Amino acid sequence: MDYTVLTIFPELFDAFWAHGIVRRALTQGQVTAGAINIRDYAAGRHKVTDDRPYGGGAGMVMKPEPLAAAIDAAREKSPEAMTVMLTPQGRKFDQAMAGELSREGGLILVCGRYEGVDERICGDQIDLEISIGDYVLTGGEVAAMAVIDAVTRLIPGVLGNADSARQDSFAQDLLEHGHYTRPPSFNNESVPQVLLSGNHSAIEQWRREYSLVKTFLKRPDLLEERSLDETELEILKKWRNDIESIIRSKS
Ligand code: 4HQ
Repeated sequence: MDYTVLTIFPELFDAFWAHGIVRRALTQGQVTAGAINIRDYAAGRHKVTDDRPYGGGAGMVMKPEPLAAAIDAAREKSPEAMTVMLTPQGRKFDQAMAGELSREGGLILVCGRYEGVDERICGDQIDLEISIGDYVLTGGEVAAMAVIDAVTRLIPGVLGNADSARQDSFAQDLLEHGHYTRPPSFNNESVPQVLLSGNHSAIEQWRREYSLVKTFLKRPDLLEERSLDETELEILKKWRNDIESIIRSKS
């Protein structure tokens, strides 16, 4: 995977490339990455990348020529790459899209600033518009980092076996079960006994139940979208029966 970020603040990415899973992927050679300064493609002595909006109003607009030139340069350097614009009007980013993007040869990530980018950029130069959520950022850089982070950990070989095994097979599209480490008691709360039992099938069952019920309580929308297997249905029925028996005993 080859990432090329187009931004007027390339230094924002220095620390990003230098830490964690992204750094590991770069070091291991599964990923190459760089940030290109859009300003380097602006004309004139002052290298201006913004201008006042036609029709008036507050704020500035990112000029089309420097951005188009920067995209052309990135395309030349990374001809296989898909060109992505980070924008609130884009398709909502999720884990499935992260998976699709992880199979691309490269991503050119265009980060707008100011009130936005001249509308004439969005058409032919951009293959895909992505939004990381319905809120307004100051620029696309933080969104690009979110996309790169989520995509990179899905590239084969990037996570060590120890890390990738962490996502239990049953936990697809569910919240993760609770995690505990030492000490055995913290703030007057102990680690669930089953996790200290050494009984691996009991632990697996507990995690499965925790994951499913936590999802029901905190993110029921995720269950609406997902099918449930026989075991999962049994877990929810057990909870239903327990709740019903409490209700019966009180009424
Ligand atoms: N932006 N998801 C860049 C966003 C955004 C989002 C606002 C993108 C400002 C110039 N990007 N413009 N949400 O809020 O991706």
